[in-house]
Amino acid sequence: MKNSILCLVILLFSNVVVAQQIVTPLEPIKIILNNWTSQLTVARIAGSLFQRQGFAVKYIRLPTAGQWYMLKHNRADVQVEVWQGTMAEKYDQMLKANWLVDAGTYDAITREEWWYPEYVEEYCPGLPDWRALKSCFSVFSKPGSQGFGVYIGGPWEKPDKARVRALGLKFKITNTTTGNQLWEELESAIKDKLPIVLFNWTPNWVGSIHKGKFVEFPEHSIECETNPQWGINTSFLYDCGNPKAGWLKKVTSTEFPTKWPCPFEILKNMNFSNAQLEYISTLVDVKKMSYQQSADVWLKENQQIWQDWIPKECS
Ligand code: TMO
Repeated sequence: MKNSILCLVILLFSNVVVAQQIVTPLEPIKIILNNWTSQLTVARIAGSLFQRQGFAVKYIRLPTAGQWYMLKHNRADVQVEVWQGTMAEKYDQMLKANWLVDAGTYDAITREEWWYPEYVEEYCPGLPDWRALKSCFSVFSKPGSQGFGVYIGGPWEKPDKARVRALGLKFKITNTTTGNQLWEELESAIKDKLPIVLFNWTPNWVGSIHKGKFVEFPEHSIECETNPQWGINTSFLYDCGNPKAGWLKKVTSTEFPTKWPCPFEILKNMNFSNAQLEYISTLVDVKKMSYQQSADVWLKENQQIWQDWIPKECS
């Protein structure tokens, strides 16, 4: 008798556990943290929304180059910002192979490109047309660059070397190891009004503080990246700029939608405009809040917006 009651209790208990796992896995949702402000803040916004619905969340730091492998093997679940200008190639490969799931495109229109503060046009008349760089490269030279101009790229994979070669520019590429180092370089050049050309993107905080422009390279096209004959250099790829009106997407591991259906719906509904992404970036990079504080401020000020992202059947 005692034994059968025990059995019943165990049976009931294990059923409860099984049922609970289907509704809310105890395992945390693994959200990727990259290394620029809007991504780091939007990751916290998504994480906070999942947590409010009772899901556990774990953040994992990954450079963009390392995230694909982790997504493919379901060792990371959610990446909230995939930018066309820096990540389209990997994204396309992964999607074609069914190694990730597209969770939708934001309203925000993005651009990632060589950029300079407006006063630099005095050193290099003809900008933003890239051909101006052919004659005034030397104003961007630095000790050790052997008279070549120096372009400061960020810690993201970009075909800048290939582009410089294809367009015949006398530039050397240096890459910072963090996004913040880009802003340190920018601030120190601006302080003394020195020439600088560096990687920048929109939306972020820069546009709200500093006037400046993107360099206008030959218009981007897929052909430019795949067919050497395309464009002004008929032997080399990348004789063009980055997309001017790029997309911004959310992606997940293939396991995520079935394992966490409600969070997947929330993620699909989550949407931001350029102005919203600029706002949360400015809270961090200008107002010096933490990423979580910025996320909390946005969530507090925009309840009506995010409540609509949560499907009825999830609450
Ligand atoms: C991926 N990023 C927005 C830094 O260009």
